[in-house]
Parts: sequence; structure tokens; C-alpha cells
Amino acid sequence: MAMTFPDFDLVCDQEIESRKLYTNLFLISGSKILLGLKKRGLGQGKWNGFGGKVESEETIEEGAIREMKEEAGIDVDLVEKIGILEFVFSGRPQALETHIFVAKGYSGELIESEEMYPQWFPWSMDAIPFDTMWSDDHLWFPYLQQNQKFKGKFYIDGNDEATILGATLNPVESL
Ligand code: 8OG
Repeated sequence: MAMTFPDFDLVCDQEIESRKLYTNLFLISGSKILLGLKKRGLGQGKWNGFGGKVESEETIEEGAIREMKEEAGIDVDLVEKIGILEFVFSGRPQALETHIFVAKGYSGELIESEEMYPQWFPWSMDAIPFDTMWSDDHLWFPYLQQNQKFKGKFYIDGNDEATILGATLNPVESL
């Protein structure tokens, strides 16, 4: 069955002076997906994948694996990059270039950390708590679910994170 994905045109008048690399990892195990409730910092109170800033001495993939360990106590080995999203907030000249990864298996014991409260959700669109996630996530989750690589840019109101001012989002062959 052919699947149509959302496609947007960006309207972004924020000048970008620099980009910082971030990771965001979703662990999908059978019919469940692991999300974490962010307990502090940017995105506090929202469910999300696990991730953060990439350190200077590591690859982006190493950063994704390290953040998963720090935030949920578990080791994931095989990670696949599924998307790259650039988040731009109005009034903030630094963009967040966020590399989205999927992992299928893990070892170790899942723990709650100072940053994240992990919880398994059924891996179906109806069961994902989009109301308590970043407002753009419901737009690109269909790509994640169809295992389709994607690239996008979201321009978010720096004074009201729930408002998306502009966006681009497209399927891609490779990343
Ligand atoms: O280091 P820290 O945990 O503060 O990193 C912020 C995380 O939040 C990082 O993984 C990138 C992620 N993030 C945004 N905006 C959005 C968004 O709109 N959707 C999702 N899913 N994650 C986002 O900064």
C-alpha cells in the first residue's frame, strides 16, 4: 500500500549562526517502543526518545549509545540512523541538528535516571502520547513507523514551544 507522508515548506526568518549536534534514540523491541519522560532541562515534562549533545571526541552514533546508557542504564549496540531534524527556535541563533536513531535490542537493566523516567508504550500511533511530546513529533513519527529515512527542519516559537512557525519534512533515500 502506498503511504503518503507529510511534506512542508519552511518559513524561517531566524538567522542561524551555528549548529550543535544532538542525538535522539528510540528503542523498539517487538511491539513496544521505549520513551522517556524528561525530568529536567529542555523538553522537561515531555515524552521523548533518549539523547543529548554529541561530545567532541565521539562519533554521533557513539553519542547516541552513550546517552542511552546514561539516561536509561541500558546498552544498545546496533543502532540505525533513520532521520536528521534541525530544530530552530525563534530568537535563538543556534540550531539543534538532531540525528534520530532506532535500536532494536538491548542488554542490561532499565533504570530511571536523574534525567529520564523510562516507560514502554505499545508501538502504534494511537498509543503514543503525542499530547505530551514536542509538537512536531506526530508529524515525523509516521516515517519512524514505516522505517522510511527522513530529513526535516522545524522552526519553533522560542516563547511558545507548542507553536510550529514553519517546517520542511521529506523522505530521503540515504542520510
Ligand atoms: O541535552 P538535552 O537533553 O537538553 O537535549 C535536548 C533533546 O531534545 C535532544 O535529544 C534534542 C531534543 N529535541 C529538541 N526539540 C525536539 C523536538 O521538537 N522533538 C523531539 N523529539 N526532540 C527534540 O530540542
